[in-house]
Amino acid sequence: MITMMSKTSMNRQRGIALIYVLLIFAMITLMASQMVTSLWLHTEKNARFLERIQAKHHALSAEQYVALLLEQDFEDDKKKKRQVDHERERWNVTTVGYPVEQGSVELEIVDENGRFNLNWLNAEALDGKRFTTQFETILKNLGIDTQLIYAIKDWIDSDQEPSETGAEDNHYLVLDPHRRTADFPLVSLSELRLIQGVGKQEFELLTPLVTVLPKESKVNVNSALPEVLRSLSDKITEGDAQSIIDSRTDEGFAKLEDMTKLPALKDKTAELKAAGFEFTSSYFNVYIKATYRDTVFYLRTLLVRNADGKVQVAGREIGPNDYRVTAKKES
Ligand SMILES: [Ca+2]
Ligand SMILES: [Ca+2]
Repeated sequence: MITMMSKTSMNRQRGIALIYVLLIFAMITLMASQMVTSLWLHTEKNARFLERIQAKHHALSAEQYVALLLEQDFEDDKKKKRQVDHERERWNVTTVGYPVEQGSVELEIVDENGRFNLNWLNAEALDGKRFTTQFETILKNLGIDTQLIYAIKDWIDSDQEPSETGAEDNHYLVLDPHRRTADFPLVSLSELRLIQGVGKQEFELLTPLVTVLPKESKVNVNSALPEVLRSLSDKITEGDAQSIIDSRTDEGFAKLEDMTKLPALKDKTAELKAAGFEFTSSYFNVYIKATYRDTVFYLRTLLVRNADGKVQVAGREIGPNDYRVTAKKES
């Protein structure tokens, strides 16, 4: 009897021991599985991180490539004693793609001095009235309500006084989402979407023609878009703008006399002089898409070339942007 009871007790103890062993195995398996998953995630994260760094460096090297092209252009112009920038010069690799180790780079250069600078709208000291009239012409030609001038002006100017039909904080704070005016020059075209009167349609019509630069920048008549040329003076007709575009040729204009030689413009010297344009460009946007293995890195860099021909980075924006638009070509 005693022997039978101790046998049953022993069997039960063996069963319990087996359950413990199985539980320990299950726990070890679970822990091992978690460690493997965590290690895999860690490795994957590091790999992606390193790929992104590599793609970013491909993008930065493309940026440097464009800066060197622009500096070289300045030196070439200096040798020729003819400082001029136009679309047929060597720097204007409008769209280019090239392979790099385990990836590729695509880039596009946009001469920003060919566009209307929205920050001029708050440039009273620089004859702001003239810029208001220019922008009014552009808006009218696009079929956009000209009241937008005042909304943009209020967004940029440092005060909180609404101008004409513009709007300041008290208007925007009750909107959804609540927001306040920047009271500062625009730094990105994407800001336009926050301004009263700029819907999807207005944004899409405007962005190919406008830019955001320091207000001291000037239009380069050699790269100005047709709509921008027409806005320079109410005396410049659509035909005159076309005549300027047709005559820019391979050399571009280097001085006012090159333009007033044109039959269409020979009686408009005073108007052209008053329009205050230049024959060179200082601001260039470079849109870069760099790929390394499966990782893509988007970069927009604003380059500025100073009076000595040296190029510096004036701003960078990382990530794909929805306002990347190709300037309209005149031919
Ligand atoms: Ca040049
Ligand atoms: Ca303001």
